[in-house]
Amino acid sequence: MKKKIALIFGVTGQDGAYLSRFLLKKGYTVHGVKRRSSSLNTQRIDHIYQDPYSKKRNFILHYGDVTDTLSVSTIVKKIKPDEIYNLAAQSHVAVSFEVPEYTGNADAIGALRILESIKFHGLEKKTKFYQAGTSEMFGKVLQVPQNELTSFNPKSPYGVAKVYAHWITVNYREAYNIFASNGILFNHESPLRGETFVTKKVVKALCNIKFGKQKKLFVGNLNAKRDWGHAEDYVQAMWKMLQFKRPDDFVICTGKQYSIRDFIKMVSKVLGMKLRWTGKGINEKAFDENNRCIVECRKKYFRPAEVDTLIGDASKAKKLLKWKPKHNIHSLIKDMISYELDIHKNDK
Ligand code: NAP
Ligand code: F7E
Repeated sequence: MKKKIALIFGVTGQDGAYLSRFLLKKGYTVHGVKRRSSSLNTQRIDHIYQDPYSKKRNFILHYGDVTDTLSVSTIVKKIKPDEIYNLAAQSHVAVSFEVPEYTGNADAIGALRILESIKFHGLEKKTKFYQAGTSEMFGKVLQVPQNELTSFNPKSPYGVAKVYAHWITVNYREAYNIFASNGILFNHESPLRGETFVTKKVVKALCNIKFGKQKKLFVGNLNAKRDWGHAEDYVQAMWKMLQFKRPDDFVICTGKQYSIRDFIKMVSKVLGMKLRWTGKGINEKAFDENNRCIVECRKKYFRPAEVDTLIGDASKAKKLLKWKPKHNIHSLIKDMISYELDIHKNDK
């Protein structure tokens, strides 16, 4: 059987790394698009990098950028992939308030550029397209839990840009018959999560504090609630969407939510750290057994508009795609902590 070819925009990110590994295991040839950067941005995929002169090479990287139409079009034309996964995005919600125009260009028009390249090069019947949609599109939620029929109500430039990407994907599916599917993925984390997202920040900081390498963790809104899953489970859902008999949109989530405070409590418990909480709002603090203040709030980590609560319903994906996540919040936390502890061990 002919090897399938996948093209991943955003291959250097958390999901790009997990998806590459997943597709390589399935026997795909994987092409990935990385951006030129002044410091290394391939750490998450370095372990699968292959000698460019090897004839057996099945993981190939290309320079490109979803804000650059010509590079997107040239790569799509050259590879003519069976499947494209658009994971490329300025993915940080707080940062999107600081760089709203760039976020719109990359996250909204980036998706359009890829879809238009599929159409322009006559690949409508060959190339399937996955768009990395997000629960941030639900924003200030209009229904609990959120599913595929819940109206969007985004509250950040990031959420607004992703709503455009969602609808342009639906539009190219309907207008040009492209197999184009939207995943509406709730927060998913892993040891490879970017260090400024709250789960990784908390796990890393509490491990550092335990080993005396950091004094305090500064956070923002402790009351926000999220539905956190594991990236390893979620990339499998992306692939399943493109193997389904028709293009469609699917919510991927765990159906359970926890506050940031709950998350800190769960991580500290696994690390054997007893916390005592005092105060309210911006004055809320947590102290350790030795009465040292180790968690404090800072205004700078609050957002101009917050998404207070997200909790999804993945019944459709479970029924139609037979998607079955392996992880829960506890195995996710264990995985993230054990990765950090290994780093501390190696440091010794
Ligand atoms: P991530 O770790 O931030 O990775 C984003 C990827 O996009 C990186 O490879 C990044 O490259 C690349 N990228 C950024 N701007 C680009 C541009 N202009 N051109 C080409 N590539 C660009 O994000 P993630 O957590 O893996 O998420 C993957 C996708 O799913 C994103 O679209 C995100 O918005 C979406 N999503 C994520 C979650 C979640 O909870 N993780 C939930 C729902 C949806 P560099 O490495 O060079 O920065
Ligand atoms: O924030 C609160 C913050 O940045 C989660 C992206 O992958 O998931 C992610 O977006 C919550 C928010 O993720 C800190 O206010 C408190 O309520 O980890 P986060 P996010 O904004 O939910 C969605 C689904 C995506 O699509 C995005 O790409 O935690 N929070 N204190 C904090 N957040 C951060 N980052 N840092 C803090 O110190």
